[in-house]
Amino acid sequence: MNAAIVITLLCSCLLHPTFGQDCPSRQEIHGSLKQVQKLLSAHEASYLQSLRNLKKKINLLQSSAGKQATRAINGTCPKLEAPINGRKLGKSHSVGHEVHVLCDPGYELVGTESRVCQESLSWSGQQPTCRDINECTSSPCLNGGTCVDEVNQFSCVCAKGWAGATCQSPVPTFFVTMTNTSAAISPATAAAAASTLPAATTGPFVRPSRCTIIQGTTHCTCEPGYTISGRDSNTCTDIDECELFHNGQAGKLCLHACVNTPGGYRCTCPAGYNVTRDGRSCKDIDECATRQNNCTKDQMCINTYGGFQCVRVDCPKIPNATYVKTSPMRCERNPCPLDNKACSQTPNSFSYHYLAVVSNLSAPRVMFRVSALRPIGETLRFSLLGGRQTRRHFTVQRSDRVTGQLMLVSPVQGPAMLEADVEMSELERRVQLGRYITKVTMYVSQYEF
Ligand SMILES: [Ca+2]
Ligand SMILES: [Ca+2]
Repeated sequence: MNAAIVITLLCSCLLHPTFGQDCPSRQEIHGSLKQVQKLLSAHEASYLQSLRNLKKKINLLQSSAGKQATRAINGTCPKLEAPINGRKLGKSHSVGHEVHVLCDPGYELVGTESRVCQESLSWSGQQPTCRDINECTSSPCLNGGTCVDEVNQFSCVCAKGWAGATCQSPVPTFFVTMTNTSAAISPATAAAAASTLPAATTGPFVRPSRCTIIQGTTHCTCEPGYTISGRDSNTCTDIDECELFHNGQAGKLCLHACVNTPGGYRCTCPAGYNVTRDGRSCKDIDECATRQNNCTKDQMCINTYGGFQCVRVDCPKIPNATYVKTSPMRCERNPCPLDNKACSQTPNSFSYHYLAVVSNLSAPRVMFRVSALRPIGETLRFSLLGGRQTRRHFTVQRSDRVTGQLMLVSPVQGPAMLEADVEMSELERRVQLGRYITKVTMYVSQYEF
């Protein structure tokens, strides 16, 4: 019943009694007014009740918001220690803050890289550890050599007949016969008849021979590394081992260069390499480990074969998104504004990796693996980004459900620098959840050792 209409009707009758028979009787008016009064009090009661309910709800909300705020301000998670052979980035242990763990060069992270202090005052994820990277995984030692994993490097114990950093060079199976004796003589006879003949000697490469006269015949011998040359048995000349064996069937005498010396020879190596203990191979000098580099504080030193590189990781500048460095080798996207589709389609992170290899490395071979630590989507897709130059040398394959591998498909002649970007995208029902780019830079040395 509409109270406003009843009241209007009653007011008109009271003000204009001339309406006569159309107006209700006084008794009827009294009844109607009573009804309106009842209606209004019912409305009033209902309004008051809803007001009380609303007040209650507001109070409840206010108290729960207050509790959350105090928890967030006061709560801290237990102190996190940096793992052995690694370090921790981020000092705040308050709720909502993140810490990142980074391993030293030569170590890989096992566990959770970034951990968040949760409202439950515990850290998300698993305590990370830094594990020595096994450089032997890619089987770098050739020709039956055994790989020995060392911190940040490996060494090869070569099978018999092979030498070099990766056992790539055959060892010559012949060696110089160092003495030149024309006859076998018994020591007693030799001593009795020994006499040294005067000889014309000039310079260190020519020496007098040592001659013995036995029963009227002269037998001459030379010092090791010398030989009697021509008809003159009185002089010995140095054997040029470098010339003699420079292209032997079983390989070179020296891995790089041979220098002839009086009575012998020695091997030399190009700048950036040291001669190995066996005297014939070359081993790269690690300028980054030995501080023989000039990289500045904001650069990273990358050891390469025959040299080193100073690199600086700068986060990419691309439209619609901004990136922040979360570790020396990684940039992550800042959160996108809500409903900004262009931003959410940009890569979530960029990781940077540097590899050093020797020239003409045999192919195919796995150069790098990319794995998803905590896959969210149902599918991971791995692909190679980059132009023709990249595709000529690389391809990307899946090695298991969560791992993709960058393969070298053709040998590269150094010196050269190649770049390959591996994209890992995470999909759920064909919808892209995230894109992660790994930028691999490969430094190829000039020499094959
Ligand atoms: Ca010599
Ligand atoms: Ca080096």
